[in-house]
This record gives sequence, structure tokens and C-alpha cells, in this order.
Amino acid sequence: MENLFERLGIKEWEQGALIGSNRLDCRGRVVEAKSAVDGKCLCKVRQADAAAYELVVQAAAQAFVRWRDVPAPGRGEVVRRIGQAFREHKKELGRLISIETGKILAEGEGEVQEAIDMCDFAVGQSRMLYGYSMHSERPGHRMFEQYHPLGPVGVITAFNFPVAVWSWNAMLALIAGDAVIWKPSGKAVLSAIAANSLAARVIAACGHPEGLVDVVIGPGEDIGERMSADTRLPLVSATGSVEMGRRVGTRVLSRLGKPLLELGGNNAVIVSAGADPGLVVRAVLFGALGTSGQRCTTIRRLIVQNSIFDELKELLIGAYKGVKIGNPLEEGVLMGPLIDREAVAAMERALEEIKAGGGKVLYGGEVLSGGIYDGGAYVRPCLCEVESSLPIVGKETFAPILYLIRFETLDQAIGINNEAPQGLSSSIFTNDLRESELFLSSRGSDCGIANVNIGTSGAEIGGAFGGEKQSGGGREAGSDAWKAYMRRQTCTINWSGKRELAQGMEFD
Ligand code: UN1
Repeated sequence: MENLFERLGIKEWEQGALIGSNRLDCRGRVVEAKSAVDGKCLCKVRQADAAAYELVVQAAAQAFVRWRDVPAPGRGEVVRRIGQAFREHKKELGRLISIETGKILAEGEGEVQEAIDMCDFAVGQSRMLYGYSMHSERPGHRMFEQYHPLGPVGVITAFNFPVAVWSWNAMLALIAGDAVIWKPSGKAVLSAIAANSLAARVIAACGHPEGLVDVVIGPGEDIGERMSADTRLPLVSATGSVEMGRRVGTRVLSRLGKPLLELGGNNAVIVSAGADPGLVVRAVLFGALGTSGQRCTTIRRLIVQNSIFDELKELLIGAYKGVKIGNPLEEGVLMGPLIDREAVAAMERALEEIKAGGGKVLYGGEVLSGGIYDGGAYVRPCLCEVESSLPIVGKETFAPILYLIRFETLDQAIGINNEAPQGLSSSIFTNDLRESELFLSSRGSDCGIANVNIGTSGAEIGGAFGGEKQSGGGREAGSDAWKAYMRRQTCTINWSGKRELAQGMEFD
């Protein structure tokens, strides 16, 4: 462990405020960074106080003023090297993420790969910060739009994807010319310190101010609130619960800043009678159990056509029985622990509500004990048969509970898909073109992500990621998500030598 920490630049005692990789002396509360694997303390962290927060924002603001003058392709070159640093540290950083969050090694490393992909994407984007040019209605005039750096931006992330989600924001922000202040979840601070330090060291080696990437650690009520209210941060991106998003979003909007929200999901998969059951089972295993059901994209509702419901139910129970649960650092284990005991308590409460509401637990749901299970928060993943009208089904319980729901007609299934208050990800399994096209049409899924014959999770970074309704409306990562991190300017140049007014107006 010491060797791993050393390779990643984690100190024995950590501070809750970092300007680049430079620790500030903080005066906040001392908290423990714990491993989800066995619940043991990995390191103590002194949280940021108001003074430390202030120093970080000042450093970010100063770094921004220098960085915005670097041509965008030059900024891209720095991000290319950050990607290289992530490549070189993929195994160690992936392992730290697994130790801290409890996700299996393949997923820990997969998350670092997502950050590497994001760097590659951002490098290319740094040469493509395109604005439109348009034809002026006035003779001798030229019109175009251009994108400028926005300022220091705030990035609030959740415990489940400590590095990937930061990279979606940070790498675009960096090529856009912004500085990034990162408030990671208190449950995954070491992964954040490690990732930020790797990026900061590259930035320093390239001769740029380390303050371009900063970390502030502390409670949401304090640090999250400060960031949301801080007029020096024109954009605050926040990933987490709907409740958190509502707080951050309204606070940022109240000062007319820009919130970028990526909130909870309640993702459904529709399984049509003609689907390939083997494919469905494999996809559902990853989608419902991956990250122990703690992804915003986790499959939570499986909406199955009546004629194949029982067959699929049995196949799934069989597959769930074969899932090896245990130490996520061991080979062959598919499901590690939940993040902590609170998550287990939330799962138990949900199961009570399911049973009280007439739902049937088909498999699993037990809290596991003995050996490593006693240190971490290990559970058996759970399959339940429910009516979609059960109120708990409308809520996102961040745990491996999969609801099985029956349907007769595709319209009905789409209705069930869309009745959730959230609208992040969705998918259909079918080999019928008309069914998949209906699902993807304006009458189909109302989610930000809609897939065919793949699950709801595990998105590639190339597409814009985010959802509708309570999922927050933000879009991050690929496609044109970079625009959120820049300010758009529309320019009109009059080279005619005459005064020409738009709309053909006379003013003489
Ligand atoms: C999240 O859970 O907040 O699509 C992000 C996925 C991952 C990202 C999940 N690429 O499942």
C-alpha cells in the first residue's frame, strides 16, 4: 500500500486543499479516508477551511489569466501529456480507485481508461473549437461567432466515478482555457488527490501554473455551497443525487451562474419477446451489478414482455447465483462491496418498502457477513418482481436491486420507461427494426441516452453524456459538450464605411 501511495504521490497525512499538487495547511475537521474493501482507514485528511478555499480560488483565478493566453492547440498538447501520465499510472490509479470505492479492478482500470480516452478526445477538440460564420444581412458586413475561455470552473463529483467524471469536465475545461477547482466526494478523496497531482505535475513540467487544477475537500454544505455561491466560478458542474443537484443548481442559478448537472438515473431496459435471451442476461449482469449497482447508469428496471418473462426470470436467477461477490481486488470477483454501511441501510429500507408494497423478492438482498464481509459493506445482489406503480420504483436506490416488470405491448413498455421522474439512460433489446425505431423515435424513450441491444451503462466518452427531467439536463464528455466550458461571442464587423442598420431600419 505504501508503495502504491508513494507512486501516486499520496502522503501519510493529507490536506483538504491542493493548488496543483501543493498542499495547503488546512484547519478543517480531520476525517478518515477509508477503503470500501475492508472499511479500514487509509489515511487521515484535514478538510479545507474558508481560508484554504479562498487561497485555492485565488490561485485558480491567477492561473486562468495566464492559461487563457496559451493557444488552444498548445493547451491540447499539455492535455496530451496528462493522458500519457494516466497511461503510465493506469494500473496504480485503477487499483487505488478500487481500494477506495470497492469497484473491481477491471472497473477501476476501466475508469482510468475513460480518463485517458477523454484526454485523447480533448486533444483533438483543442484544434476544433469551431464557431459558425454567418452571412450578414447588411452589405459590407461580416458576422461570425467565436469561443473564448470561460474562467475558473467548479467540478463536484460523486464517489462512484471519482476520476472519470472529473476528467469529462476537467480535460474539456483545460483545452477550453479554464482552470478547474475540484470538490470530490468525501468518500473518494485519495483517488482525486492522486489524479489531480498527476495532472498538476505535467502542467508544472510544461511550465504552466499548477493552480490550473486544484482540489478542495470538505462537506457539501460548506465547500459545495461556497462553490455554488462563488461569482468567480462562472460554471459549476455537479454530479450526484437529485437532491444535491437541486441545491447546487438553484444556488448557482440564483447568482445567474451556469449549473451543469448530471444527476440520478432510474434506467430501464425493455426486453422484447424476440430478443436474444443470452445477450440480455450478459448485458443485464454488467448493467445491474457493475460497480455494485452504484452507477448513475445502472439498470434498475427490466421491463420484459409477458411471453418471455418467466424464462428470462429463471435465466437471471441462475446467472445471479453464479456471481462471485467478494474482495474486488481478487481475480474472478464480479461484485465488490457497496461504498459504506449507509448504502446498505438504504438498500434494506428499499427492500422493506418493496415487500410492504406487494413486490416479490425473487433472489438475494441479504447482507453478507464473516471474513472480509465484516469490514466492508457486502450484499447479495437482488432481483424483485414488482408493479411499476410501486412508489419505490420511481426512486433511485443506489444499490444492486433490479426490478422486473411485465409488459404486453411496446407502447405500454415505453410508457413504463418514461414514467420515471428521471431520464438518464434507457435501452431496448429487440431484433425487430420497427420496435427499435419506435423506441428511438420522438414517441419513444424520453432519456438522454437510448441504446439498442446494449445495456444502459458503460457509455463511451465520444457521445454527450447526460439526461433529461430529474437527471439534470446537463451534457458532458463528448460531442459538443466542450461548448459549456467556453463563452460564446457573436461578432459583427462593418467594413463598408457606411452606417447600415439591421432590419433595414432608417435612423436619419
Ligand atoms: C456515473 O455513474 O456517474 O456510462 C457515470 C457509464 C460510465 C459513467 C457513469 N461511463 O456507466
